[in-house]
Amino acid sequence: MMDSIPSEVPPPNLHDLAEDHYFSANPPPKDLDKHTALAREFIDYHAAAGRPLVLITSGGTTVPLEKQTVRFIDNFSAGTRGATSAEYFLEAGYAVLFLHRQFSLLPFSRHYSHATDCFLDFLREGPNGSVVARDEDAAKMLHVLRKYRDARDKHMLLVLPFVSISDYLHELRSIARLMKPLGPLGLLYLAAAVSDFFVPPDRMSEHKIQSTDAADSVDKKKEPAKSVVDEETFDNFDSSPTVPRSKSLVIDLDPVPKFLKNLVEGWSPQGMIVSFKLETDPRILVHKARYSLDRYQHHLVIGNLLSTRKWEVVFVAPGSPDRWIRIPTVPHKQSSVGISTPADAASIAGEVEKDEPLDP
Ligand code: 9Z3
Repeated sequence: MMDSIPSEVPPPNLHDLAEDHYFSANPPPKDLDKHTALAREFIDYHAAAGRPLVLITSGGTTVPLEKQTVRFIDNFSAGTRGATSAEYFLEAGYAVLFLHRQFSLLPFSRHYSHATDCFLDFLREGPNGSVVARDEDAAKMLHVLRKYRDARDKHMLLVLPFVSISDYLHELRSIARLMKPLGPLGLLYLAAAVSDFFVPPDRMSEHKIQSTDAADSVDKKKEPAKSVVDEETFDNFDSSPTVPRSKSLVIDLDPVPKFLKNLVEGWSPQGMIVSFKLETDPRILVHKARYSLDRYQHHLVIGNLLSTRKWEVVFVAPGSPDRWIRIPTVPHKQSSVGISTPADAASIAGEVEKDEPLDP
């Protein structure tokens, strides 16, 4: 006999089922509870002050190939867009929760963190064994330092790291849920480059994937490695034919469930949600951005192409024509649909030629 389902309990939808399955199958990052506590304290503090708060995601997510991870697939992103945008949001009075890929660019320190902008190049020896900024760099360094200290001292910036795609999704879900009390004062600005594919844990090797069967004899369940080796076979890294030639590696990846729907409808239903769409083929960028907006029903998709992302982006919003924003000082390859001010463009595009934000 079948139990009758009470009519007031809606049946779980596919997005909820996918969410439950993904988050129970993929373990959370070890610091999730600590990060959630920090985020809660930060969000509650700013919510009580009635201050707008933005969660910026930044940097690329990794896809581990092994549980004890030696190898992983990565997504392109230096974190420039996120780190630069964070500075502009702070300038505009937002508190910034910066969820970023560990070791990617950070607001303020990004000015001095690249190999081409190594902080040591901006310093010189001062009197009595001290270290000071070089005269020609001091004014800018002081400006950046003051902004950084101001943000830190006023508790306006909280920086939390992630590494893998599952770390990212666990962190995003926890933080987005905490943002509910902010209502429309909460903005989610999703600039992180998020993997579309991953290796599910039940198919993931515990240990480093072996490239030869040299270790097979150690594993009693397997046949001992063959000791007779074809004269022509060589290990990849060793020209002596002591071990059989390397195995090829075939990786079978599953699609990462699309959680933007869950974010919009469940995790942060009142928040303002801005996502980025990255493509390499100009013919599909706007179509994909519009498709994402129609599908997830959020507030804005900012489209960008890998090759031109520093100079131009396209805003795709509900009920509005597509709006291109281009930084006018950079020579154009295509004609503009609409050029706004450099300040507008820099605050969205994240950077110009030398990773310098234009002054508003
Ligand atoms: C972006 O498109 C960012 O603008 C970049 C910034 C990653 C290109 P950089 O950090 O680069 O300044 O070097 N981010 C979003 C990419 C993404 O994964 N979007 C998802 C998608 O396209 C949707 S949330 O499906």
